[in-house]
Amino acid sequence: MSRISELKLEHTLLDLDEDGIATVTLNRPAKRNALNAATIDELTEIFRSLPRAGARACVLRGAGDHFCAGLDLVEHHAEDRAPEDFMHLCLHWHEAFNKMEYGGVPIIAALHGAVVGGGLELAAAAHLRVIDETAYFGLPEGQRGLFTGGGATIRVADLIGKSRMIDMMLTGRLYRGEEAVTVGLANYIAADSAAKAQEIARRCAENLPLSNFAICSAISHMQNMSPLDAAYAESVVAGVVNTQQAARDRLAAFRDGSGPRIKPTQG
Ligand code: 1HE
Repeated sequence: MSRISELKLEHTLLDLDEDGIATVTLNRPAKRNALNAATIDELTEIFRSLPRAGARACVLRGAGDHFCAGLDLVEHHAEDRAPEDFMHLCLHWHEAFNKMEYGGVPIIAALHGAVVGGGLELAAAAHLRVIDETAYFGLPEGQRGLFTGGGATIRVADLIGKSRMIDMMLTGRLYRGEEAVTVGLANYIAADSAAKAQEIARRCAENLPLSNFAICSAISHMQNMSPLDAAYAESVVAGVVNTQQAARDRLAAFRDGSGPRIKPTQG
C-alpha cells in the first residue's frame, strides 16, 4: 500500500504508526532545521506519498531547540543563485507546501523555539498550529535583504492579515504566546506542543478520512474560487462526502441515540 518505506530521507524523519498517525520531523538540529534544497525535496516526497499511504493525520515537528530557522542562508550564499535558479527553488517550496495544504491529510504543526522566515511559511501550510512557551514567529526577511518565497504572502497574510504581515517584515516584530493565538498564527498553546499535537492528530483521525480529505483540501481550493463557483464545488463535495456509507452508519447511530451529542464538557 505504501511506498513511504522506500523514501530516502537524510534531513527528515518519517514515522507512520498503526493508527495511521504520521510524524514528520525536520532533523537538522545542528543547523536549526534550516531548509536546504534537499530538505524541501524530502518534504515534497513525504507529502506526495502520505495521502495514499494510509495516513489519517500527521504531526510536523522539528528536532532540537527550534522548529525551523527558515531558508538555509548558508547554502543560499554558497550557491550564489541566479534569479531564475531561485525562482525555481521557490516553485519547489510551493510544490511541497501545496501538497501539505491540499493533500487532504490533517497536518498539525508542533512548534517550539524559532518559527521564522521559511519556517513560518512551512508552519502556515499545516492545517493547525500548536505552540509552547518557547515558540516565536518572525519574518526576518526584511532584515536579511530578502523577501518571502515560500508562500507567506498567501498563507501568512491569510492567517494574520496584510497589515500585520507587513509590520513583521518591516520591523522584525515577533509574536509568541497568547498574542500569537490572538492574531491567528497559532491555534493552541500547550506546555508540550508535540504531545498536544499528537492528541489533536488522534482526535482528527477519528473522523472519516473522506470528511478529513474535504476539510483539508476543499476549503483551501474554495478560497481560490469565486463565491458562485465555491458554492457549486461545495455542493459537489458534499454530495460525495455526505452520502458515503460510513456517514450513513454514523447518522444511524445518532438516530438510535448511541451517536455522540454535541455539548460542551462540564467543568
Ligand atoms: C543556519 C540557519 C539558517 C541557523 N540557514 N544555517 N532565517 C533567519 O534569518 C534565521 C537565522 N537563524 C537565526 O537567527 C538563529 O540561528 C536562530 C535564532 C534560529 C537560532 O539561534 P542559535 O543561537 O540557537 O543558533 P546559531 O548559533 O545562530 O546557529 C547554529 C547553527 O545553525 C550555525 O551553524 P554552524 O555550522 O556555525 O554551527 C548556523 O549557521 C546554523 N543556522 N539558522 C543556515 N537559516 C523561500 S524564501 C525564505 C526566506 C527566509 O526564510 S529568510 C529567514 C532566514
